[in-house]
Amino acid sequence: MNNMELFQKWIDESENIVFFGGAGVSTESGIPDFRSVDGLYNQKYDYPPETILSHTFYMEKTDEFFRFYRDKMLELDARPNAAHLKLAELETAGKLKAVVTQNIDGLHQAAGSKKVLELHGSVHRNYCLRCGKFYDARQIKAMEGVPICDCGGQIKPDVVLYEEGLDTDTIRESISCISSADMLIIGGTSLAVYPAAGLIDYYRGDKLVLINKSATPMDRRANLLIQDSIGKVFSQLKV
Ligand code: CNA
Repeated sequence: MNNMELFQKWIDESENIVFFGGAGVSTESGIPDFRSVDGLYNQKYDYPPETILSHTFYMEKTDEFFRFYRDKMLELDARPNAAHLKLAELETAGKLKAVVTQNIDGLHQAAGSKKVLELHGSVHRNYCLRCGKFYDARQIKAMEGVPICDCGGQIKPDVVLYEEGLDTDTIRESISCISSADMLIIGGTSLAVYPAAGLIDYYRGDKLVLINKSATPMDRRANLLIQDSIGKVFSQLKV
């Protein structure tokens, strides 16, 4: 049995699948990740993305933060690819229980997924630090400089910046889903960003599938390792 046949067999046999993903899930939708050769780390900026997307940078160089955020994080024309769409289909079929994602692009919801646990928030929600009013991504894209609310307060993306903590309810729910899953599919993530990457330790089953283009620190723990494009892999799957 080849890798794809085994993947299909495990999907067919499972009824409580959880997907854990990262930026690599959206590269085939045209959104660059951080660590690939054409990822944001290898594009030239005055500062590395992790510095720009940190709480300190947001506080101290807010103008520069929003220049990068508008330019690189608000990819509003991106559409879901075969991986997002197939995961939504698996949920509709009653086989997939949750998508746990490090992504902030909203593409799983755009594909129709209902249960999406966003560990790092979403660019589609931005809120006023003074009055709490919400603004969507298009509104932020249309504003210039540091976005300011009608009330005069500063608007902040509902995105977990480096140095900031993750939402405890989202973490708790992710742990609960992962620890009760009969199959865990991990895809498009370098598994280098903590605490998110540590969540996969809660999986207790023996159907851990890891789909990633490049090697990760968890490769040896996978029961099935597929080193390929995630959109290509999911497009071959029958639900
Ligand atoms: P990462 O560290 O950039 O790693 C991405 C991984 O995906 C790499 O190992 C690549 O080899 C792999 N990869 C890239 N394209 C594909 C593909 N088509 N098929 C299979 N594998 C592929 O990204 P992580 O998500 O692991 O890092 C965590 C950060 C990146 C999170 O905090 C995200 O919020 C952040 N991020 C998110 C987005 C987004 O929302 N789309 C974009 C860029 C960065």
